[in-house]
Amino acid sequence: HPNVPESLDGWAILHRMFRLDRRRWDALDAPRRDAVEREAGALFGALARDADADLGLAQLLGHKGDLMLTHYARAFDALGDVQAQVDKLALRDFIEPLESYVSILELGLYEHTAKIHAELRDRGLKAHSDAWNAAFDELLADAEREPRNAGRLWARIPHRRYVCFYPMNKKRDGADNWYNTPYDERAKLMLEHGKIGRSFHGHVTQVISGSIGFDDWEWGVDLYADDPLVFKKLVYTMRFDEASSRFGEFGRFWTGMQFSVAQLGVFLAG
Ligand code: 76R
Repeated sequence: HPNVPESLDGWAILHRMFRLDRRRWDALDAPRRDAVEREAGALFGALARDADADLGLAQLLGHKGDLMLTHYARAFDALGDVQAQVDKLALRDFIEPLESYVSILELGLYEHTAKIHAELRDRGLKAHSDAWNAAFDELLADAEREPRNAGRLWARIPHRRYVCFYPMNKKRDGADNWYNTPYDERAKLMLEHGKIGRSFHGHVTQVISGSIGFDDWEWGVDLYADDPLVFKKLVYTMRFDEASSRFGEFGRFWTGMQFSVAQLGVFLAG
């Protein structure tokens, strides 16, 4: 019987939220503004075109920030380089880091882990023996190569106008402790969760990233849509679903509009 569900892991992700000092930016003379903007645009453009990285830019609403950079990197360490590169930009004199979040894109495998266990038992392998572990890794690698999974693990940041990011936990509180809830019950709840999610299929693209061991919450949730109302309806609907109503704990929400690197000047001009 499995207890810990496996996951497939893709992009390393760094979210950074900044405040833009618009009054100081506007006070710069035009040639200097152009130069700063060109330098930032060159780096952002290179990151957005890189096969081993990606960059999302968003104008945030409210006091929790003005600009969100979402960095993807194939290698975890590369996030460090990207962070340093951004910090070396002249633009950094005008944008102040407020928040950040480190995570790795993941596909949860509740059903699939149970299937793998059943298959290995059928093969007569002794649980967690060397033979079991080797076969387990092979079946997991098969799942990772499946085009549907591989495509999602390494999908680029969706080019949808609106983005919403928030971190969340699964509760560990008395009777509502996700981590000592029996596997089958968790699997059933995740199945239900997935069903509700799929009723929004096409209207929203969700990116779930795991941050246990990396950051203050357990998962990061990025939602992308062409209509901001979809976020409100989806998150509200999920609140009634047991996986969220009973076990979900949520951090702060950051909401805004994505823009392309070519639109950086428009964002900065305000
Ligand atoms: O990946 C899949 O599509 C399979 C089903 C699925 C899993 C395993 C799925 C589907 N999710 C999964 C895992 Mn999800 N999801 C959230 C939130 O606000 C809230 O209440 C919760 C935040 C939203 C809005 C959302 C949307 N999901 C997870 C996990 C990992 C849990 C674990 O492993 O214990 C978390 C934390 C999480 C949270 N989810 C979907 C969606 C949507 C829209 C879908 C359907 C996607 C589609 O098929 O179009």
